[in-house]
Amino acid sequence: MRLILLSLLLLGTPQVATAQGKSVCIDFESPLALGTQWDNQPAGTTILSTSGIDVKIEPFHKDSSSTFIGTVFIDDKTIILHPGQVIRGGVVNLLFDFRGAGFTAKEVRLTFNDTYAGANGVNFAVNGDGPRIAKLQAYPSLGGTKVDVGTIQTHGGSISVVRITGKIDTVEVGGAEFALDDVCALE
Ligand SMILES: [Ca+2]
Repeated sequence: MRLILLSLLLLGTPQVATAQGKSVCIDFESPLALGTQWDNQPAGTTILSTSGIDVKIEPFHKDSSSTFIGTVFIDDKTIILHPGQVIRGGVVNLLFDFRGAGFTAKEVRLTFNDTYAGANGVNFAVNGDGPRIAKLQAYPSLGGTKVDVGTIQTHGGSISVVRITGKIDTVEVGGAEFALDDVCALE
């Protein structure tokens, strides 16, 4: 358990700049106001644009035939090791577009808290390959990238640190009930 926590801590540390590389992050902190909510948005709506990262609403795929667009809001119920605000959603996907970052993203990291107990139906896509409906760790390669996922089980769900390497334009992730924090793209 200690080793897993340490791995998550190392993987999840935001804004780790490499020696020469640039990085951008979205951490959902102030000036984003606690409680800000996006409801009933059409697919493709850009709800946030920070440091060249656009965040768009996309449909959550419950299965191959049914999709939903639920609610997203800024919450102060933190994810362990990630103090501060998070973005929280229900039956909705969030698409992160890194093409405005001013550099080609070669690595993306994010922390995903699945709060829907027993769920296997997380949605996940990289570079438009998906959304796949399964646990995040079900796809070690996606959209021409390599995906590493470290997960710990928590009361009522799980926390996953996702690290994607390769050329990354977009990452889409969502679920029935989830929170996200510290989405970072590195050069
Ligand atoms: Ca945060």
